[in-house]
Amino acid sequence: MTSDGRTDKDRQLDAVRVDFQETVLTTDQGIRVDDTDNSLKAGERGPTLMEDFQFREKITHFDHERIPERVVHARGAGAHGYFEAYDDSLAAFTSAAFLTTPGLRTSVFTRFSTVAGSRGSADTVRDVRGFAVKFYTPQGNFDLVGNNMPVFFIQDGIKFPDFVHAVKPEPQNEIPQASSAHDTLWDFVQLQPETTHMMMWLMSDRALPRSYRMMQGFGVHTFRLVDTEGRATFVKFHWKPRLGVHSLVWDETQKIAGKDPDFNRRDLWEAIENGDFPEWELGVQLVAEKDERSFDFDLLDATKIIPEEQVPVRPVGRLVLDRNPDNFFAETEQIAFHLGNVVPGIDFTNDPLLQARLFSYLDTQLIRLGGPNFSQIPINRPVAEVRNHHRDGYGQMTVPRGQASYHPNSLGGGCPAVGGEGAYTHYQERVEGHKIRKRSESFADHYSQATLFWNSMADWEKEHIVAAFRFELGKVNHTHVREGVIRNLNNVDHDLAVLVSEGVGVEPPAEPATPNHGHGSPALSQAHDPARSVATRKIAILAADGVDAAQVEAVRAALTTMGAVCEVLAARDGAVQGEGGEQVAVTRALSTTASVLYDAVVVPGGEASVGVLSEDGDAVHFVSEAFKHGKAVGALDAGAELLRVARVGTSPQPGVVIGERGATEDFTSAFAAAVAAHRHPARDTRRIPA
Ligand code: HDE
Repeated sequence: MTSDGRTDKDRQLDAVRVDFQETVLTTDQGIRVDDTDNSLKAGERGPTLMEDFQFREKITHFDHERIPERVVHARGAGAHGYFEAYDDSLAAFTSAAFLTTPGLRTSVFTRFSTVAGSRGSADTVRDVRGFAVKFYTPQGNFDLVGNNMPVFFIQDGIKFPDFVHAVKPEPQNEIPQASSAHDTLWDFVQLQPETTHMMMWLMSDRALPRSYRMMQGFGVHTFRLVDTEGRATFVKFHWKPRLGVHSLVWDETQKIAGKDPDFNRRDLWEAIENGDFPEWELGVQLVAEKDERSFDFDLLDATKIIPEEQVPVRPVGRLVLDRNPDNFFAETEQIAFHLGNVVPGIDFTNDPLLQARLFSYLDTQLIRLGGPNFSQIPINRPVAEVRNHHRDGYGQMTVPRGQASYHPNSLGGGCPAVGGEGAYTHYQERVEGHKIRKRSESFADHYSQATLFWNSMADWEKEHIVAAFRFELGKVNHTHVREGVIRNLNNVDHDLAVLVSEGVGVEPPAEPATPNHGHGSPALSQAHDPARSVATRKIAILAADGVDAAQVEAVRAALTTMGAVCEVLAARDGAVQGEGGEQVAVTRALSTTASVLYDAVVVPGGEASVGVLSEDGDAVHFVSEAFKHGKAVGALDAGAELLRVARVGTSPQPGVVIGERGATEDFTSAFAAAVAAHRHPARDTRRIPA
């Protein structure tokens, strides 16, 4: 970070940023263009001439605009920011400067993504989310390419193509898009019990994040930190969002996928534009080398977590995203993450999933970005100096000078020189063994941690998991596949297997295949997440002519001061007239939006307004649906009538706040608390159609 508050990367990008104000149109050769609307023809109605270089250049460039989308994680959104270590406490474990130098702001670019869908697919599908961070450190680029779930589907990377083929749209008809609810995925799952733990996460609300800003990130694998003496410590990386971990509900996600397929992308963009910079805390779980074998699972097995109660997560720094990209393609699309990008002080382990990734990420960029010089693309360039003997290739962007492009050399003064202080040296792990194609016995337990996850869930989280399994298996046409999944689940928890089987027409198992061990890990439940805030929450205020304008203003002012984003919705855009003739500006027409795009709804008083809203299907549905999805619903005096019409009722219910005329202040603080709680799953909403 430089003295003007800009990151090193931001300044570096200045050299390639292009502005267009007050410029003239030219060809790629810099020749000014007099007409870009008409091709050069032989006569007004004649054929286009081959010599029309402007036409040829324009069309040729257009024809080549697309590059292959990522084979997985194609759909994403990114932002710039910085990382800052809290203190130097990790210096005892690692020589990585960005982790141990307090006050050093390291530039980052972060890309969030879904996994299965194509580049144009919806954001809110049931899926894992990628959470990839490129740190442009003074020692070179470090990429932490993680997910929002701490485990993975498979243990060995050689299974990745099988898994991805199974989860992607089926090959014969490319259906379904961005969905795991189909035969091939579940066929793979039932035959591959190592997927079970991850499938529990995927069927949980973790797969439906309310916002990228409200999800955790995990490095998943066990890595190593290495100190200046070459001593290593095992490490797992965690990102914890400042706003807490919050999810949407399934019905809501499906509707958002149609109403606003860019929901998560837009949310990230708007938060940054509004100055509500998303923030995460980086934490590490550290395990001494000598304790490698002291767990009842293998640290090298990426289908396992280290429970936080067993090894606490130690906070080490914060990530802030404070700048949107200038250009989606140039930055978010062209950024190339690679697990193998590590800096001195960070090293790998023998996790066979990790090892496979070390090959794949570099390889995939060669086809996606068209050759070996992709690291020279501005978004990928380190801020650290790059000097080596790599030469030529498509798209070479530098002009290497001098005679010597080899090592050792005397003609170039022996430069660039190797070694010296700060050079990367690999951790000297002692390794010996036979060359074998075999899974370690220590990877054999596929169920204990799936059970741990299930046991740790609140009742409503369990209900959501059961409903998710029923939905997904309900879309599976082959009965034997459904049965296979139930067999797996019966190793996790008998009740779970029975509940799911009852929903999908499969004979419930008579008794448990494996008894439930009864252990839990409270940190796994979203119900225990302490971060609760109204900040950045989107709140709808429903209004029509005759609304109590003073109430609208009071509620809006109070909630906005707390950091919420309030919008007034009415049947039509423009303004509605308040009870006393005041003009109340309308943010959006109801017909252009929906309750699923908000966190909460308020119905202010004003009898005429409430009368109109009660007759308006869009408004009534808005309130019912928000209630059905567990959101805070508020009404002030006459506004309560709309709650009655919407079948919410006015008897006390969690998260439903009704205020009296003149008691707006009490109302807003109670309502804000209801919004901050995120959702109120304890309601009985079965009767509510939505
Ligand atoms: Fe990836 N993964 N992956 N993955 N992955 C890619 O790289 C791969 C895995 C993750 O925003 C690809 O540039 C293999 C685990 C993220 O650009 C590809 C295996 C985790 C992103 C690839 C895994 C991830 C990717 C596709 C099993 C969480 C998006 C395009 C051995 C820890 C990064 C690309 C971005 C992307 C391969 C498993 C996270 C093909 C072979 C485990 C966040 O290289």
